[in-house]
Amino acid sequence: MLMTFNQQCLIAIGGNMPSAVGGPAETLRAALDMLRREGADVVASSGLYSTPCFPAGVGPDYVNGAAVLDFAGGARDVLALLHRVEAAFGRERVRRWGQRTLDLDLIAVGNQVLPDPETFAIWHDLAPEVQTTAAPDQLILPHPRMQDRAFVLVPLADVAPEWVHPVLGKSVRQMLEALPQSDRDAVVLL
Ligand code: PH2
Ligand code: MG
Ligand code: MG
Repeated sequence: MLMTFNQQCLIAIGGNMPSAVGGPAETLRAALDMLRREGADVVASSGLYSTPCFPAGVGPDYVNGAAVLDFAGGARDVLALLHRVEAAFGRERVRRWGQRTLDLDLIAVGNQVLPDPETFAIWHDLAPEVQTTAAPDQLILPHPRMQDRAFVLVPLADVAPEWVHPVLGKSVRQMLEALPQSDRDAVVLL
């Protein structure tokens, strides 16, 4: 069944290259403005953080943030909107994990597990050495690596600390507390 009622969408935002509007922090703020103009209700937005590039050494530090959107549409409609906004700020999809002016990642839509729990489990359980080479060609929600990444969870804890992962059964706060202290300390509020 198509879900068309409003749902809470968690998004992660980031960038590590200047765009036409300025450095990554200016770009992220302008992207949130565009999301509002395009009909997404930005219910909450996090502080912006400086974060070391993952994987280490691949590029400059990122600026990362997170937001909660209230959006009348399904997960794929939100994703299409995020891609439109990325394109408007000069994002070119050249190389996975390459440098980018703007990256808008859909982290979760309500408590949906997409495309189905079995497929989610495959991507969630992916061996670390395969994670750098294998990329899903369909939307997997929640984002299968969200629980691993301080650059996602620290900003997300500003806006949705009590959101509970529909498969792992842990809140954003609990997932963040499970990360090494050194990962969390490396995410610094601008
Ligand atoms: N995004 C990536 C790859 N690496 N590293 C940090 N610190 N922040 C990101 O948002 C990020 C990354 C792929 O989208
Ligand atoms: Mg990303
Ligand atoms: Mg992305």
